Amino acid sequence: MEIFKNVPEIKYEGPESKNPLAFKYYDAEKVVMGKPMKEHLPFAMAWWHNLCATGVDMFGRGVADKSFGAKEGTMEHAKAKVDAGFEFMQKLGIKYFCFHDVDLVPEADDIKETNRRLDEISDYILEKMKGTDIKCLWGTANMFGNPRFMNGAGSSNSADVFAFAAAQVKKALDITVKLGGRGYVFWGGREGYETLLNTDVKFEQENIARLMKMAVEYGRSIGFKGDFYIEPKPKEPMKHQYDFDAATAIGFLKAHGLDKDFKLNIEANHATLAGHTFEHDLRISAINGMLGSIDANQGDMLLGWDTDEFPFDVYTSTMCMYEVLKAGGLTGGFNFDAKNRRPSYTQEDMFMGFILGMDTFALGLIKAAELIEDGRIDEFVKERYSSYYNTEIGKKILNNNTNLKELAEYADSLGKPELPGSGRQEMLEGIVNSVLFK
Ligand code: XUL
Ligand code: CO
Repeated sequence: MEIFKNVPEIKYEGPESKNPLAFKYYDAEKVVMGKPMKEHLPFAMAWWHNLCATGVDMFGRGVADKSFGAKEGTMEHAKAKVDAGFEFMQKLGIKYFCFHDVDLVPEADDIKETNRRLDEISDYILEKMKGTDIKCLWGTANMFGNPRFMNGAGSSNSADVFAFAAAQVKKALDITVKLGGRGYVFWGGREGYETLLNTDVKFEQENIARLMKMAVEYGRSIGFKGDFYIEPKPKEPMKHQYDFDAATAIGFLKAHGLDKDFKLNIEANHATLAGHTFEHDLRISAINGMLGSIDANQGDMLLGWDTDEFPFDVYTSTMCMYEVLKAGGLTGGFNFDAKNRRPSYTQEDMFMGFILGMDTFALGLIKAAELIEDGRIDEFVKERYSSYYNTEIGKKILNNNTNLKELAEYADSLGKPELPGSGRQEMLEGIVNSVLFK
């Protein structure tokens, strides 16, 4: 039974098209830098925003109908969401989905019953996957919504809550492996604290690492070959989050010996909440060999929280794709962890959100490839550091072949040194504009 009756299969019609239900830039087969767009851009649908969220906020009830013809809170509804999700992905040509355990089924009081429901729904999803090329990008456990996680999951002060978290991770890993997931995510929703007056930070961080180690051990034992990811976020819900940003998460992973099994899932709106650009956190991940996957969305400069908007800003998607291309692509994909604005509550809006996001990233890909092919930025950066390659003293520094004493003597011999060359930021920004708007 067709659920989105007013929406046809979404096709590429080109930038001149005025059809709101068509792609203007995302042309799946178009080859960019030797690969079709669909391979550069493994897009994913987030179960939670797209199939569950109705626009509830602190001030008002839901506005969007996500019942898909079934009574909410039932297994019929859980299955209707699967039907809706697969029709949605097929109409858009999206090949991946991401889920939390409790996005898939209504959570029961008893975890044994929740797990039974998860078995039932994952059988149903598996059946649906047959005959399509849709796959799971990553799974995760929601360890922040249930009241028991008020003080965190791995970081909880309660050993029983820690055990519940472990049970949920185990089951979510089972389901992820069953659905062939490429990755498994830890977003530390409530892994942080409000006040040091009641918190042992060292204890909590060590316990989070313990939970992650157990996840790696168990995951590998059931044949999970993919990457584990930390998804950094600086605040919301907790004031101090332990996975503040890419650099903090990398330090944590290295300190606890988790860096071989974990990479990062970088979310645009989380990076900007941390006071960074999206591309900053991508670069920090990439240079540490940990750029795994991306939660594609954007925030609002004028608002200080995680607005999870569909990506619209082409400057940012270009700089993102510049990082991704330079890093040689992602082992994960681009999950639209994004939701329609509350007044965009119709089924057509659900599609238009994804069309906007997919077109924004397609444009970003095209423009990033042009920037790389143009070569002026790369050349400038290379030249900027050339004194290390072109001078004797520079080579000595790079080869670890000098010391403070020798460098001090060298500095003495220089008198007043020349200033470093101009950074030429304005010129470089002009190059970006000339490539974007040619
Ligand atoms: C919350 C967020 C999560 C994770 C998965 O800000 O981004 O939805 O992506 O738990
Ligand atoms: Co996210």
